[in-house]
Amino acid sequence: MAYNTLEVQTDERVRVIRLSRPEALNAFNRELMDELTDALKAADEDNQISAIVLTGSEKAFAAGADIKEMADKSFVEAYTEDFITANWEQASRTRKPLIAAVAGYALGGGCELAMMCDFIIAADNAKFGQPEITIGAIPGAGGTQRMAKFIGKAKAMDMCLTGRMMGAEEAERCGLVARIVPKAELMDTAMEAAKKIAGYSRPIAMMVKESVNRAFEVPLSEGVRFERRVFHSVFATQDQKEGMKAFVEKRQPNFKDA
Ligand code: CO8
Repeated sequence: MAYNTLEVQTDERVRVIRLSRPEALNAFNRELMDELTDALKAADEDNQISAIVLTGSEKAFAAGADIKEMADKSFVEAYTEDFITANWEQASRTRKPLIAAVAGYALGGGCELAMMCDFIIAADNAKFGQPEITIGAIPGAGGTQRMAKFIGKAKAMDMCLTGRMMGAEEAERCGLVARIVPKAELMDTAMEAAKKIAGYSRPIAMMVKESVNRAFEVPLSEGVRFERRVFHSVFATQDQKEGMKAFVEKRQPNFKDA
């Protein structure tokens, strides 16, 4: 499907979704949000795809919700149309591994979108922030919640209350991003990681993702119990048999996603 605000490509078993609304630094207007939801869903449902990379431009991953589009919204409109949540949670609902490759600004909803991904690889020019307070708003797509869980109360309060931006090094130091790379190497690094993941068994990678995400939803004892059940269930897959047999036979495994 052709999109107006996205560029979508497939490279081996990896779907690359690039936000492309350069005139507004990839700010999320209704069209972009609808298209992104559609593209993520399509990638998640496509049997040829095992991992997804979400990225923007060198200048901006995304500068947040489209301020011009939402400036005049009334409370009743926002409430009745369930503004944002109605079609905004697809990234966090995606079951296949989803990597954010972030260069430039990831602000407001842009930072929130990156945090909905499984991990963030940042270019050295990346800047993260929740500047909603500077325009008389608060984060509305999980920013106060995910940031507090991922980097702790002190940093989350600092970021959300001052509205300041955080550079890539600080973001890596506090655990918001997994790796920093030079800007020119961002996509190669993200694709290398995505292809590595896509080379493993798809159902097993999905189980890993589901289990790590569980850590953010339930107490430790429940999370460990959940992990144990999933661990037991890997023995019902052909890919576990193949993976362990290949190790014993000192050869590369040939996973069948089964
Ligand atoms: N919305 C609409 N247009 C934007 C946005 C935005 N968020 N950000 C940038 N633009 C537009 C600018 O208006 C400008 O357009 P024009 O040339 O027509 O005036 C163009 O993009 C380029 O921007 P700048 O000239 O400002 O570029 P600079 O390099 O000088 O500055 C900044 C870059 C620092 C990123 C600056 O543009 C900025 O501060 N942008 C706003 C950042 C912001 O406040 N984001 C938070 C928005 S609120 C939000 O995200 C709420 C989250 C709720 C959930 C979201 C789910 C959708």
